[in-house]
Amino acid sequence: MRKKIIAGNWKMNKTPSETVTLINELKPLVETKDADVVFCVPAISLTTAMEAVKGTNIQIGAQNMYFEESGAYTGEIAPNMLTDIGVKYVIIGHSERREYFAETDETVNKKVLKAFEHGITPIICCGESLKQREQGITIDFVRQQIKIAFLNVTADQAKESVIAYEPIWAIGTGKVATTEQAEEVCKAIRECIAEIYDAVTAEAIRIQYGGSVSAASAPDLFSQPNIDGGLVGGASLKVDFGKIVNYNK
Ligand code: G2H
Repeated sequence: MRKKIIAGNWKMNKTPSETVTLINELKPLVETKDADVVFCVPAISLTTAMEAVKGTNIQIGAQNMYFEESGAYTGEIAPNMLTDIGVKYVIIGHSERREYFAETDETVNKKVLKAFEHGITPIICCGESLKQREQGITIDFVRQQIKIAFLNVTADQAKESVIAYEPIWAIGTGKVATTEQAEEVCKAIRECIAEIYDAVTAEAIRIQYGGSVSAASAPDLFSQPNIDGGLVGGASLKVDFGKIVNYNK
């Protein structure tokens, strides 16, 4: 039985002081033993967020990380900067990073490998555009993203990974994928992992759905056999996130 993982992707929202206020507001609402709860906050707020969640089960995640150890990479964040303050998760290859910051399947793969080298769990994002869905190539496209992201990743590492399936057309648009659409692709992703590794690895890996998840859509989505939680953007900045985390209560 896979434990659900529900992560908030705060994107470029909230200053460090606003982060503390929001965490204090959300803390009592997201307490659960049934799911791992992660707040992925902007890099500048990671340290403050770590302090703010002390004594709770909430984990803090970063939204990006570079694939080199250190050096002349102005503006980037090294993996040991994250581990030094206790960050356990990092989102890799979000479609916004692919679109605006030139991330590719290859850089995603390098970052995934580097995260594992440092014991950080990557939340690996994939998902098709509206055009690709209309062309009927969603599953082929997502399978390719997964195959490249997992190049040279061991089965043991893959078991610990989290994949976030986020159809680009459903991101921040209020247009959530239907439960059937989300389950179909998450199932295909699990089958792809079984082909790359084996059935045991595929059973262990956690696959989230992301894209306009709300308190209303979460219960149905998260009850699907191949959906192990969500990567939540807009709704993670509101008290609604408490309802999403407690979707089954
Ligand atoms: C998709 C998601 C979080 P939202 O980007 O990763 O954001 O829930 O606002 O669509």
